[in-house]
Amino acid sequence: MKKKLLSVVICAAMVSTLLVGCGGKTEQAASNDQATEEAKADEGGADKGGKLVVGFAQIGQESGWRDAETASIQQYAAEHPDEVELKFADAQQKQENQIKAIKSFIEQGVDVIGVAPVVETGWDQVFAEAKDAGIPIVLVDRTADVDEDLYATFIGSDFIEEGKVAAQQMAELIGGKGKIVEIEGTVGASAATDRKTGFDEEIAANYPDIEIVASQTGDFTRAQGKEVMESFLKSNPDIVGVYCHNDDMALGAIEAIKEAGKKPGEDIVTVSVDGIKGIFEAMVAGEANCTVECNPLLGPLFFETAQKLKNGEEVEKWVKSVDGVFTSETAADVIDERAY
Ligand code: GYE
Repeated sequence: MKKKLLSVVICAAMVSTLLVGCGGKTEQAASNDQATEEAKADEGGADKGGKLVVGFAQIGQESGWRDAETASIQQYAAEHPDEVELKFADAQQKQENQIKAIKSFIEQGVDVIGVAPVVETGWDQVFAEAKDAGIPIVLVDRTADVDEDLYATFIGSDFIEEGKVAAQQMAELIGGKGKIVEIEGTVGASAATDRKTGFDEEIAANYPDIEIVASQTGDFTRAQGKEVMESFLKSNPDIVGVYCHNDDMALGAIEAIKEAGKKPGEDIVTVSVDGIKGIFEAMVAGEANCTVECNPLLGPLFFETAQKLKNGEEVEKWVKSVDGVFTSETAADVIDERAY
């Protein structure tokens, strides 16, 4: 910890006197960087002109939410070309690709690495490598199951709370009783595990007449949400509600409900998480009932946090997003203001 602080101070000094950015490395490594600065600049590598250089290891393009987050990060970088440089990698849903991207960011000597961990486990080794290189890791939108000293901060929502609020909304919609089904997000992802825990525990604790008769993953995609709902409808024709860990899966479930000859939003109510435009449209059309918001517009906060870390400033261990709840009753009033 001390060593890291010292190297951050050295870097801060170097940035102001030599206009050389660096990632909190040792003094020796920093002076090596200075020697190779020109070469790196030619290659379009890190450490150019004192800019904040960040690498971002994105999960993929599984949902409208994820696309909105990617756009927010890329837009911030495009609007601040003199201050930040973004190295962006799309892992196409694979943890091994995210690990490869992080290793490459370390090699390029970026100042800060952002990662949205596709699953919670399996990060210890690569995060330790970043730590050894003096590069802070910022967890963006999903958490990782690692020691607290292996990452600088988590920027994102409280998924357990989202699940809990979703359960309360579901209970209200179905009058506190009936059989419901749950479509989960990616297996092993914090956003899925915690949204399930929050929902299931709230139902078990406060709504004895609500029964979750089936729960299965739809991997956060619309196509799989539809598929899972089709099979749920066959084995459980008497369900009155579906809870989905994201809106995309709810949109898929709505298609399945219609194809089964039932009315989504009436015969079977929906509660999901995210707040994307598509679910607002479905709520306005009366086919979806409620979404618990989860803000994906994390670009500005991510870069501000990365800059603080580069400066050696303190950041909170969890920078929590503030999210709302929207229902079909209020959807029409706010749909035009939705930014994603
Ligand atoms: O809710 C879902 C996405 O990690 C919070 O990932 C994020 C989740 C989001 O695929 O739609």
